[in-house]
Amino acid sequence: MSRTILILNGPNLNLLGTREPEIYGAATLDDVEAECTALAGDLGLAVDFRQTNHEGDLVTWIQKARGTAAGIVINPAAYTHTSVAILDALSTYEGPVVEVHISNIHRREAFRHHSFVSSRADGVIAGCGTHGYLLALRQVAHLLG
Ligand code: DHK
Repeated sequence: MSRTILILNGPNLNLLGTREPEIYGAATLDDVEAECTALAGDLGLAVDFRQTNHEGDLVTWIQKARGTAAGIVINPAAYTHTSVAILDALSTYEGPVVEVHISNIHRREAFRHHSFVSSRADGVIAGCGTHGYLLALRQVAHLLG
């Protein structure tokens, strides 16, 4: 059984560190990947960390995770609020899924309050900054036992 956790990041998260730092913080996506890789090592896991600005990439990567990845951590970014395709792809995936939002989407504009992904996610973390990725990774490890 694979011990690799797929960590997926949606649009504009490549700009982390420079993009609205008052909302998303100062850490870059490379910083987040390094922290996740280090924690995964401590947990006896590996990570496959990816970012894309394209919805279809996320759908394809989730499909390919079936039978290969032990769990998924996903920050779908803006696709959180729009993508039935990502929800449908996650619904075909058999392992644990934890959804992450860096910001507290419930304290922001009304259009960010609904997540299509949450109806499939086993857990949701929002408003914990980029530390939320580490919390999500720990939760996936916990769910894997
Ligand atoms: C990131 C985005 O890019 C937004 O579109 C979401 C999410 C919130 C985050 O908090 O990580 O609304």
